[in-house]
Amino acid sequence: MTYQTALDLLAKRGVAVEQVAEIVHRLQSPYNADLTIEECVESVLAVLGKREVQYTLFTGIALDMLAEQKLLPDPLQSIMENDEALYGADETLALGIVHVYGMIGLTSFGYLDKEKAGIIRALNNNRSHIHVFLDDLVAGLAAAASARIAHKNKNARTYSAASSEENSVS
Ligand SMILES: [Ca+2]
Repeated sequence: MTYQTALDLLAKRGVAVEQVAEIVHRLQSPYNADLTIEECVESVLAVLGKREVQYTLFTGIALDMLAEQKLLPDPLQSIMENDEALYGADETLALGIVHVYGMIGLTSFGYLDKEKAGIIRALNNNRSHIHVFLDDLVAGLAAAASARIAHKNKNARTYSAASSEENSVS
């Protein structure tokens, strides 16, 4: 089952669902004081249940792993090794996950891209592995799971204009 494969693959690459859920909690708790970590875990798992999300994860993680094994053709191999700033396919791919729950996830994704909260920072700073795609995929997962909670919560306030300005997608 591809759902279990996606979970196993994330675990193999050092990402626990609970770590993604912690980011979701951080994103949504200002708007939803009663939100529990368990609800955030449930939301991350629901996003991971989508086949299109699973396929996106497989694609990005495969490229990370092939780059670690030095199996990509140049110049892609060296671009991935250097995590070149101008390379944007990692963010573009992850946006496919964000959009599963509509535009509301976009602000969170932009914020996470800048702040690199929790596990995203750890992946980004890990020098023994290549995580060019994985950090963005995790941010995309967290943003989508957060948007899913916001959609379900009728009392949820939307992000203020001020915060969306400072968190604009880079
Ligand atoms: Ca990246």
